[in-house]
Amino acid sequence: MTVPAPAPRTGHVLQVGPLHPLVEEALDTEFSALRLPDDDAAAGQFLDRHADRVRVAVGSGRTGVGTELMRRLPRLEAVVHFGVGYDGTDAAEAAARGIALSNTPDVLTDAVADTALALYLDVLRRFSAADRWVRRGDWEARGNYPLTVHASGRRVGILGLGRIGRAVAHRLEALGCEIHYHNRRPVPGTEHTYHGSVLELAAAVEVLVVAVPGGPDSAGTVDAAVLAALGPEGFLVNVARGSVVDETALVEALTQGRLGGAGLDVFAAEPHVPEALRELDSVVLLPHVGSATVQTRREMAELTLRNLRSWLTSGTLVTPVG
Ligand code: 8YV
Repeated sequence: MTVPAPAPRTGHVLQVGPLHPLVEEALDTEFSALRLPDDDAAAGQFLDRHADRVRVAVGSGRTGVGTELMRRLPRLEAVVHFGVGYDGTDAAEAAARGIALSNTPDVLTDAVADTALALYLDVLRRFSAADRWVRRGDWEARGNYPLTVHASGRRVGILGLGRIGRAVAHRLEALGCEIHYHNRRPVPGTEHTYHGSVLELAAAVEVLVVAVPGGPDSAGTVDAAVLAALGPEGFLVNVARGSVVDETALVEALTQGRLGGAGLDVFAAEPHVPEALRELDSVVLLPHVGSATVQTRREMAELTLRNLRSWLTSGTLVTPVG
């Protein structure tokens, strides 16, 4: 009787894109993971050689495993994401093939909600623009910075009252804000005011905070009509994904003064930020730093590795998606 040779350990795990150093180190030392080359031609040759050994892919929520790559990995069982969002992965194809997905919820909620609060305060009170005023010597040369609008006690709409949305609402309640929201369905147990559509929500509030997951279901949700409903005195804050907002419509509304301002941590084609936005003091621009604290990123890295180890030892995930 022949005993089947044990499956080779090396090559079961594929790293897709750059990851936190703790994750990269463990992938290398603990799992002898393969790393997909960044260059397309090299990636193609690499996959010709190694694709049929890969059982688990590990990537950031933004890079993920897209349709093409997923099709090249016939034995893929799971995609482990560093990040709460996983819109870089073809979730529909994964579901059809029974491929499991994990993400890193909860550990980044506070950091992202803090970022939303900071953008909210900054875009209404123009603190970053006032900082530039000081640095340029305008305080001495031109006098006091122009008055801005009040941030406390405003009517704020949250698009996506999930974990992050609720944490944003909690922070804004401390500022005496009145919270409205839109989800597919009303959230049980909340006293915040529900609106049945994004358009209705935008018409009812002064500031709209986007906290809904990215991906095909939410793409382009904040369109020209929603921005028009917010109006020239209205503001948009986005800590979710650039894809949720029609960026062309947003740039037009801002440059033509049809929207009061925007605080943005995310963009349609990162790291590209439309040139027209860089010139406006009515916008605050951040380079996707929502979860980027030392503590949060470490917790995300640890949870990513717990998911990976769990899958390889027991075929289950600690924080499966959905
Ligand atoms: C990270 C994020 O920037 O969790 C997410 O969905 O967008 C961020 O926390 C990203 O996932 C990894 O770099």
